[in-house]
Amino acid sequence: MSFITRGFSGRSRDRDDRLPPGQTLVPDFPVLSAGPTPEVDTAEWEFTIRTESGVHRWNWDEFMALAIEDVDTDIHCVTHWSKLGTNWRGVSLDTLFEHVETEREFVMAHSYGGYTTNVPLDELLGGKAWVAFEFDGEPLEPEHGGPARLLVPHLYFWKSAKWVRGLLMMDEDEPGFWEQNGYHLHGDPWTEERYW
Ligand SMILES: Nc1nc2c(c(=O)[nH]1)N[C@H]1C(S)=C(S)[C@@H](COP(=O)(O)O)O[C@H]1N2
Ligand SMILES: [Mo]
Repeated sequence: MSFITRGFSGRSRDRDDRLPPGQTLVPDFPVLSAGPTPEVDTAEWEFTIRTESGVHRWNWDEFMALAIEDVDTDIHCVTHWSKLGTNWRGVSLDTLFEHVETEREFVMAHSYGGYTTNVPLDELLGGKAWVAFEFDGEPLEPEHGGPARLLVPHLYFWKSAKWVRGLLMMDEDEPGFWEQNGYHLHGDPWTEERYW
């Protein structure tokens, strides 16, 4: 924890520009899970994208054969903690959607264990989102979403569904688990879209 000193301008001198309003840096990596950690074996793991025309599927080996990217990014939880410069490896959603044709503009991410969260497709494409399976050079720990989680770092971290199993394409935006419980439909940390 560090003190935030306000300068005469009302802006903090010490405050990192990468830190969105209302956020505090944490040294550790907190675990936030709405339920128990599901046990997901990569031998049975599968990732699907469901559109109006069908289902695209990848098993673990097929997934690992896709283009894998290194991602250095900041993450921001709605409960006010942030981490800067976290390091991940994963497959870009751009890569996954290369072979997916859909007119539907909204996504519901589904997880093993039943968690859901909604994101507009726009917010997942253009180098903004990944399915990540490594953190800091190690396989992603189960409590942090291993074997694989969604990583959508420009939105509050509840959008980064742990144990992700697939994406359902939708015609309209619909609230997922936390969104039904009062969290914002969109969740931009820079404009503090926390609750609605
Ligand atoms: N499946 C699943 N994904 C989830 C959650 C959850 O409860 N279940 N919690 C969300 C919330 S509120 C946050 S802040 C982050 C926390 O990720 P972490 O436990 O790796 O820090 O995961 C998000 N993804
Ligand atoms: Mo969160």
